Amino acid sequence: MTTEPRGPVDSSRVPRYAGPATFARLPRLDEVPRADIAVVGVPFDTGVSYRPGARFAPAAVREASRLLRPYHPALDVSPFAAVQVADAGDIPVNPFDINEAIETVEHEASRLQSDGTKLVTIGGDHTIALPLLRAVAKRHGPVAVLHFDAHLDTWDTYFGAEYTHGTPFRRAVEEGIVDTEALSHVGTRGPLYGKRDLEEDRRLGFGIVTSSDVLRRGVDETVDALRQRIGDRPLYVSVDIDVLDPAHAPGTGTPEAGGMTSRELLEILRGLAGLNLVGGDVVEVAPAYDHADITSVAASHVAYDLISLFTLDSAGPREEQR
Ligand SMILES: [Mn+2]
Repeated sequence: MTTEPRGPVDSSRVPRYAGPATFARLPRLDEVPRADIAVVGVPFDTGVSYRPGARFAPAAVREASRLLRPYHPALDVSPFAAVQVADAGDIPVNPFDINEAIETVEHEASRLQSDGTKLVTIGGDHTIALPLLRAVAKRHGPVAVLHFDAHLDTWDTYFGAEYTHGTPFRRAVEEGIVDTEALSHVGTRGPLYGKRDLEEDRRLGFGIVTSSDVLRRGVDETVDALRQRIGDRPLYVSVDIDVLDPAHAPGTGTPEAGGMTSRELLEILRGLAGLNLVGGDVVEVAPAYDHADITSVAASHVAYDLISLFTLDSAGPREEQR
């Protein structure tokens, strides 16, 4: 006999703004027997090249997630009723030793996924995508990557450092943990160091849908192209919140003008329904630069949509959901 999932705190009894902030007011992981999906924070920003502050994002995004309601109309799913979703708290990482921090994230993410739990990770800066990809690749082999970001994040080194928030996807290709037939950046824009950045990125296997492409082709054509590239491969979705225009995400470390709207981002994510999602993250929220929680609210909705996509995958087709 299966027990009903334990859902969020009942907002008809306890106001949404009251009580401790777990993601979407869900139970903590230690309050449930096991979880199908867990939200975990990585308060870490030792890998940033410009504005620091993403270490405060997990707390800010949890606060901003208080208003998330249980039914997702666009995907026709009630994720917290269909499967057990829980908040796994934060992975405590060393702020002074980036190598140790990367190892801790890989180890803890592997441990959390060991009984089949799928993770939605709230960063943290983008450095953490590397150990998160290592952890999913251990279970699923090399994964397709859908990388939403203003930037390529396939640079080689900064100041001689290999592990930074601008280098995780090059390291992932070098380590053979991603499927080089199915790597895509979406939302890329802004000045680069040179044309060679694009040539090297292509050589690593990435396809690019720029921010302008999304505008010109629209959401549906963008989704079609991405789905074709991904196919039925295991897919990891990494969302750098700076993929959004600074108007939609001012609170981030390396803002670039000319970005997507939060509406476009969420629509593209919803277009991924039915794909074989194995993990996802939303990174680079820097709350100290935010205004009125604009960025944290956007990030909380990205996490909610990732959870909903996982739920569709875990609980079967939409018709079977209540
Ligand atoms: Mn990034």
